[in-house]
Amino acid sequence: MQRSTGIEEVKARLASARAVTVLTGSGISADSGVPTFRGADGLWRSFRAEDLATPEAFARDPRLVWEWYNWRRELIATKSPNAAHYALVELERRADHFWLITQNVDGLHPIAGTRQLSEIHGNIWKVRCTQCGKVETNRAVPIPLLPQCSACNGLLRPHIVWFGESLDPADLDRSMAALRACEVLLIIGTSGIVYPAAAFAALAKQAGAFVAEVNLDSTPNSQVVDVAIQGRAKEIVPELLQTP
Ligand code: BV8
Ligand code: ZN
Repeated sequence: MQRSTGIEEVKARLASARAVTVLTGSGISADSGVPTFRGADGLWRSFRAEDLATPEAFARDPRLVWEWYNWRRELIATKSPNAAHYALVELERRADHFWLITQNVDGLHPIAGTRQLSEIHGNIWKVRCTQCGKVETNRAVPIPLLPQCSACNGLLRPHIVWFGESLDPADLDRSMAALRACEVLLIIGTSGIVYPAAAFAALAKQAGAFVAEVNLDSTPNSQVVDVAIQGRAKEIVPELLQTP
């Protein structure tokens, strides 16, 4: 992995590109203190994913699933965007066409100021009624367990896409369009394991984009991208925006 030339080439590509798409995963928020999913401090390590982030788990034990999300809401409520999030806000300002696809549910991109955004796995600060489908923002920390809908008293669930659930078709369509139209796809802090996001690098490559990855480690995406830069997002991403 040629780190130095990699950075210079990605810098030049970003400086000249009119259409830029970015895909982020939990690695971009790791530098804000939000635990990742599969890393050493990973969330899944202390919890069993199949017992929590699935519709079956919620049907079986909604209180347990809400306890987990309450724990994450309390944790995330104390975290702020880092230099990588803010560098992407600057990139959005510079590019003629910009779209950010995030797998993160922590809401740090909109707080940092990103506007052109798809939160394809949902947002931990949104709740959805299991009866009438109403979606609301709810920032209560903690949220009372087994929260009820303000409109119909139905049981609320996190407005988050669980394993085995389909993504919102509008989010998927918007993401596909941004992946097909971009000259540069920048992938930051994702292990490239979860589909459909894990297929986005190949999709953009097939559509003719220059694809770069920023990650501490190599990932399945590393075989697909043009340049894989090894490093911390909060250091590398701002550096990519420094004019040569
Ligand atoms: C779907 C919400 C159609 C929960 C999440 C069998 C049965 C059923 C489904 C499947 C199946 N096989 C495959 C599937 C599809 C499944 C899937 O992909 N499973 C995987 C595990 C194989 N996908 C789905 O179910 C999706 N839906 O496909 O619908 C369908 C429908 C029915 C049946 C089949 C298909 C839904 C996926 C969404 C799941 N929900 N989250 C919650 O968050 O509470 S996914 C979860 O993982 C998070 O959202 C997270 O965003 C996502 C991806 O993880 P990463 O963000 O990549 O985080 P990770 O920790 O893994 O990696 C962090 C990376 O950052 C690492 O590489 C690390 O090196 C790096 N890093 C760390 N620090 C830094 C850093 N990099 C830079 N700087 C740093 N400082
Ligand atoms: Zn309702």
